[in-house]
Amino acid sequence: FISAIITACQKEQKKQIDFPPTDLSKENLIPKPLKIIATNKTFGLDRHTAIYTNQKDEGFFEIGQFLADKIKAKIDLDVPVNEAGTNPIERIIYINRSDSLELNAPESYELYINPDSVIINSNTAEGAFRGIQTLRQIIPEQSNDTLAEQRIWPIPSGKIVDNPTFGFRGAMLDVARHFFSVDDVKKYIDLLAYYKINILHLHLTDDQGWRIEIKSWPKLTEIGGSTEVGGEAGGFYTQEDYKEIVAYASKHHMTIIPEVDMPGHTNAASVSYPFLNGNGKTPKLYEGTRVGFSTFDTRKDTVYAFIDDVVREISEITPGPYFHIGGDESHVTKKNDYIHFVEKVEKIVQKHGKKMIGWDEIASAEVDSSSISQYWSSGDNAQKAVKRGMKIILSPAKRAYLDMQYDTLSKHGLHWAAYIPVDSAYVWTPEEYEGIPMENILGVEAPLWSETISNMGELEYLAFPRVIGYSELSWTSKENRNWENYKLRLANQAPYLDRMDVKYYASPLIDWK
Ligand code: TNX
Repeated sequence: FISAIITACQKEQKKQIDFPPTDLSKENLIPKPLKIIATNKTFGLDRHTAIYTNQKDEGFFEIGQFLADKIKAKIDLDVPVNEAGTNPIERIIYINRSDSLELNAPESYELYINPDSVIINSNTAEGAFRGIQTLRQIIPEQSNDTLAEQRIWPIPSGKIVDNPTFGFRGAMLDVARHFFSVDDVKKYIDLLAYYKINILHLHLTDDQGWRIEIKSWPKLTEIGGSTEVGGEAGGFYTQEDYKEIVAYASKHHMTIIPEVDMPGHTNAASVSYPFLNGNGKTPKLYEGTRVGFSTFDTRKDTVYAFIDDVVREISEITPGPYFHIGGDESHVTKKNDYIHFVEKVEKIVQKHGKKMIGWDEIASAEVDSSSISQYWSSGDNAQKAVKRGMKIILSPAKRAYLDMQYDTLSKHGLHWAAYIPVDSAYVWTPEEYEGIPMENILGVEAPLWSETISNMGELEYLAFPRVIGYSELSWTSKENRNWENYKLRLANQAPYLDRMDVKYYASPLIDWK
């Protein structure tokens, strides 16, 4: 009886908290969700909150734990997952599997925020994971300490119904020109996942370095991995390192796409095993930034046996469906040799159970409609890909290259395609790009080439804030995108970026908070 009275008193107290009216639709969410309906009340996150997840589903439990970890990191609050914890529980965050959503697509989710419960419904763990990112973004950095005895973080109430425009929302990192450590890649994954990016493409090989261990061809990393642009020491991922990256990505519901660039961009491989070389010269380690001088010998069976081993070993430790063969800028490969090469390598990739992706030049070969073309520079190549019925990843250099300078004052980066300030990175329409039919567009990817960057701070300077805009371009419908509104939401990413110690470029176009 007494405990019932105490509970009633606590309920009474709860009711007495006098939250000011809220507006969920004004929250600084990126990417902006499809539908937001504000109900102007408040869920008070505090030490009487617990997370409960779909018990039978491992994937959902992990997401609950992920959310608890992120809440702890952001506001230092311990929220128990699927257990009572030490404080009496008054409010619950539920993460549920549900097959009766308004929108039933692989990543769709619904988020209901009520005064005493938050409910995240999705049909898939992936969708629930995306929903968690939305919730993370609306948990205030600061508690309101005047409302109640305990610290309380007020979350505006309402309903969000969300689903991405594109299922493929990517970033690429060139670890070949300059090597980046496993920890660097993990930090990049953390940041990308917060903005619902679900693809990380790793450019693992180039003229200046081979960065992935191939057990049957050890000199690739022993010799080919020993240098990088500028003459520093280079480096490479052991297969264990790569698996660690893949596992970390998969915990963030992100797919890793490995790229082995060929037949051009192969100097590091040819230095390691000179029989591969097809440009008639003796290959030497290369630390400069020129492109287009190297090629495999496309008419030797032993070259294809080598490629078979490489594709097999990498595919075995890559759970995602894709293998990227590069195929760009093979300026010293004869046209017929190039075509012959791409067609043969496509068969190898398919034999190892993967879908081939290549830079836009691959569409000049008779490739299969199941292969994917990555548009970087040529509208003609994109039209060829459309004729072949291929899907296209949009990475037009003049819009989506993260290594392009912001302006003439930029500390790092190149400008051969364009200067890309934060607004021009955002203000374009992938849904209607150069007449490519929407049904051919797989999604958007923002590549970061690393000729001019060699550490995490420099990476962050070029990637942030622009990559946040690409997340919105590939998730949010075009009706919901608007530069003036985006600018305000972007300005409010500063506390998160600062907390994550991201050395972003503080573009003067944005009124940073
Ligand atoms: C072109 S884009 C390249 C890369 C360079 C990049 C520098 C593409 C498919 N090839 O090899 O790193 O420009 O911006």
